[in-house]
Amino acid sequence: RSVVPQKDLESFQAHLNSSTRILALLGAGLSASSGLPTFRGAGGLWRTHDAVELATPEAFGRDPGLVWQFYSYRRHMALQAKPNPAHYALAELARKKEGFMTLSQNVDGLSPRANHPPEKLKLLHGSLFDVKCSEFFCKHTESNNYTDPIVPALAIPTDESDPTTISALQARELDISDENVALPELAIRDLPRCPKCKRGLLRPGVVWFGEMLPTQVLDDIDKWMADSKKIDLIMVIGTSAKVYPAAGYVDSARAKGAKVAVVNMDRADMPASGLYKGDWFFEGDAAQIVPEILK
Ligand code: BJW
Repeated sequence: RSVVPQKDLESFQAHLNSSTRILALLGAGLSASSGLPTFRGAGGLWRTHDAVELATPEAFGRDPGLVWQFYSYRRHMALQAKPNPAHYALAELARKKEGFMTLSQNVDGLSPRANHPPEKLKLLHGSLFDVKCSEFFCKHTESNNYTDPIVPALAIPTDESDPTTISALQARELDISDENVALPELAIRDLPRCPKCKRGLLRPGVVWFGEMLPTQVLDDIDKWMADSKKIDLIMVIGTSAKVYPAAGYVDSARAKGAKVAVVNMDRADMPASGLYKGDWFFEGDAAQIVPEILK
């Protein structure tokens, strides 16, 4: 059953069909229905820690063990999650429309796993499955490292006292996002170490606050923008659009004439600025709305 008002659906689809240069800006809300929590608002806490505060170089410098436990947990959850219908609908649109480009802030690997064409998917904030050396002088990086856990010490503990007969270890995993579950003690020597310089700790290949976004990604987007005399549409899906430079692409697209379609669970969460009010606001679960409006 449709959740989108017919009039909005028709006007949006008419515009989409006549559009040739289209952007989608994606955020954590896109993957919420796949079971992955967002950053802000409900679900933005990991144990007692604000998820946004763990996503900083300072947090890693202070307590690399805690930050690795956070990211190792998220790698594990992301690997268990499945892309939802919105990931697939966007991948399909990317295959169909020549001038379509997705800018994703998500690091969960769900768009790649939905077979989104890679040349039309720019990962603004990196990937949970890339790792790199944390030493400034060492440029070692590894892409698509899906080892889970990445080192034995980061294995999610299981409940050995669980009387269940289920033999699969997975069924007895403790939920370490619950602050009442004790985190295993970690020694620095047990954390992932750079195989190249042998000195630095490896860290997740994601972009933390105060860090530059990947240069190649920024260059590709700048080129796409420069090649577009006019941009017809930007879809802003499941993001609070509060983090820059990502959120700035909405303004840049608008400056080139783009209409803005917002898909979000919560109208009140969008920045107050008129720029984000959107020509269309589709309120609800992206996993349901995106396939419907892109049909
Ligand atoms: C649903 C739903 C459902 C829920 N369906 N919807 C200009 C002005 C002010 C500040 C700056 C500026 N330029 C740069 C800055 C500084 C900073 C910044 O932006 N700060 C602001 C917060 C004020 N930016 C940076 O530091 C960036 N780097 C940079 O600019 O480098 C150059 C530079 C360096 C030094 C000095 C100056 C410049 C880097 C930003 C990196 C962000 N990294 C993170 C962590 C990534 C790794 C990880 O995943 O752990 O990226 S933070 C976090 O926020 C993550 C996300 O990608 C990002 C955006 O969050 P997102 O996706 O929008 O999630 P939420 O939770 O905020 O929103 C979810 C939405 O979904 C909500 O609206 C819900 O309602 C909705 N929803 N369920 C549909 N089912």
